[in-house]
Amino acid sequence: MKLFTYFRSTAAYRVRIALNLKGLPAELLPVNLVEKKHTEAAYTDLNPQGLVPALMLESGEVMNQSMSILEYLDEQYPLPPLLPTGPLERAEVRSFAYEIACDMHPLNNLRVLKYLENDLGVGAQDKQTWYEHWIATGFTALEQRLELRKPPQQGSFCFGNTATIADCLLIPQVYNALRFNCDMQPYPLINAINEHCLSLNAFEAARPENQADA
Ligand SMILES: N[C@@H](CCC(=O)N[C@@H](CS)C(=O)NCC(=O)O)C(=O)O
Repeated sequence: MKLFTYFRSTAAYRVRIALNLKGLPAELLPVNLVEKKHTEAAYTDLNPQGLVPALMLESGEVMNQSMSILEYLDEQYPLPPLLPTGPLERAEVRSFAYEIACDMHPLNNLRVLKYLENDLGVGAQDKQTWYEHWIATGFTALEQRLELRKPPQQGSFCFGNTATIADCLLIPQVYNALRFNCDMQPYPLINAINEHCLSLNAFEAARPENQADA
């Protein structure tokens, strides 16, 4: 498999973590977002949406959207599982992940921040305020969700003591928040999960700092 990635892309970071957790080898092909390589035909011919990541299978088929890729990997390579077995538990893990994927990340994505700045004339300080607002809104709700967990969901990961899709989403989002100097003090449970995950090889190897294109 080949993963079209960018070291700082949080969506690509999610997939790198999942590949590592499952021990799946993939060739990492950097797509430089700063140099706008994601807008060039060489990439959009493969992924018309022009966002990273995209995963090219051995068959040559290309899939995009990190959540879809994570679920594909979990279905195709079931061990170790990234979702629990019960329908309710699976829905809970997915909804935690979607809070990040659907309601946090898109508001603070590169193209949104650029549009605010370049097209709508939003100044640097207001852009930062926007960014921090959506991080705080999302993380406050997730921290509360973590506080409300009951056994066996309490543990060193988002859900118990096994890494799930929720952790694949949370750790890159924390990275992004720290990169934008957001105050993480109000989220002790999120910070503890982040610290635990980053102590593990699968997460460590996926970190932006550890990518060849960094
Ligand atoms: N929902 C998509 C989001 C993909 C996405 O927004 N990727 C960002 C990097 S994290 C990107 O390619 N940004 C380029 C841009 O904003 O111009 C997914 O989960 O794969």
